[in-house]
Amino acid sequence: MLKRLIRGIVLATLLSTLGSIQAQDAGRKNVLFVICDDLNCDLGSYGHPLVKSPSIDRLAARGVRFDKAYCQYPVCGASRASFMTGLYPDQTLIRRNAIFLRETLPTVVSMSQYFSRNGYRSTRVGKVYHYNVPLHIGTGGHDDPYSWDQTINPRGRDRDDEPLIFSLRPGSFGGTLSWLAADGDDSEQTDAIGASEAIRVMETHAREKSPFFLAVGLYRPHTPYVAPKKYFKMYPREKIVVPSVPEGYLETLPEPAQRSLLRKKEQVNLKHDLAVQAIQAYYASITFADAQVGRMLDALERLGLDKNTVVVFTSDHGYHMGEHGYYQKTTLFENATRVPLIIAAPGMKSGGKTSKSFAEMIDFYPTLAELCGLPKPRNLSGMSLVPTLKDPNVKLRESAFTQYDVGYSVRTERYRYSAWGEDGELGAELYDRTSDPEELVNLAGKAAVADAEARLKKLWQQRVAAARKAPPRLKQVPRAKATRR
Ligand SMILES: [Ca+2]
Repeated sequence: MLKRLIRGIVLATLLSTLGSIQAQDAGRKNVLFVICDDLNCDLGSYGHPLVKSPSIDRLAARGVRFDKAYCQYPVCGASRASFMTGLYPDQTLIRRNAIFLRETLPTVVSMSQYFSRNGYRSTRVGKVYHYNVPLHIGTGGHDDPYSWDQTINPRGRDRDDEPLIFSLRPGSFGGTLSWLAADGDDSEQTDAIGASEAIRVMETHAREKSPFFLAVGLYRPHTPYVAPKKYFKMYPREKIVVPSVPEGYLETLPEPAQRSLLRKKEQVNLKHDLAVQAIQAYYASITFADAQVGRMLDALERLGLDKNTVVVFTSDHGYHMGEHGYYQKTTLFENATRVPLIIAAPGMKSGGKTSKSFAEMIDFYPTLAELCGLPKPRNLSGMSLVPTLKDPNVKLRESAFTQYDVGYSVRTERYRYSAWGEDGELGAELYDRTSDPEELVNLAGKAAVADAEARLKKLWQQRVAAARKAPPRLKQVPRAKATRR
């Protein structure tokens, strides 16, 4: 009996030592997770003819770029709560801004919290959960303290310069088009201060040789589009193209889709010269943010951390810059739902390639856990993208799923199908992207696409049902129905 007990103890000790050695070895990879706010795919590496993004392009040259990555909800707070938990918005129950994660999911283990529990130091710099921009810059916003071991809230002169900012709605900067070609240099701006803080965190970890999960949330190119003057000069106004829509376009859409395009009255039928200025300022803000990404990538290399750090670059959702006659986010079109996504992992052989797979932002959590050798997190709705990082020809999903307001949208290789209401009773949209990549010709209800529409409707129903399924063993506290924001 005693012998058996001793043997058991020896075996258990051996196993646990072995387990912890494995965890240490496998868990040596760090994570640098960089997320821009309100950035669409207007980037050099995504084929944009004007926008300069040399740093993000540099990361794309050594990582895998996703051409078909989609957010789950084109609103800051909802998207961020979703990817930080690996759950769909109908599972987090956060479908608008200004909700703290624990209000609806008091016991959830977020992505960074999971890394922290597995021996990492998790740090947030800037905006990762929802912040009211620019009002909350310099505070924690709607942060989740359980997600981090350390937090840093940068604040720069962009906040002090607010009286100088031009806005379509004077005095309002975050929710409407607003911009400023700022005096001074990069180092005075919030995002440059944030990047410097992130570099300081990397230096500490390099010195201590301790593993980190470092999430850096840049505020640009969110409104107000504030960047030093030199970035505005990179985009001469005569080169800027303002998208246009066909006459009578709005009437081809179901009422909730029309409503999504008419949310911001002062931005409807925006005057051409204001549109040009807004687009110039948006591009300037992207290139300014890109420069801060470059500084962090430089530091990673200087410190030798690029050899053992997984780098993710993305945005919280897409963005319209005049497409569909609309500006900003909160639609179910490609512009608002598609996000840039680059993942660079040490030792990957597929660097510089483009994944053929759809990816959803809820996939970040399981992907990073697997890349860093952490135990597989349970009960997430996302899937690991590692197979397509190893071989970019691997397709892991046949569609991508996004919801907004009372609508849900599925994007397949060929089509986008969006339907509004519990079962599409408020109207549907079907776009054949092979002939209509701008999604301007709604084919829903047309006899010529009846078969495709029936198939898409079925897929839509399946995806909606799956995204609404209550996550197992997780307490959900429902809130009042999402308001239209
Ligand atoms: Ca955002």
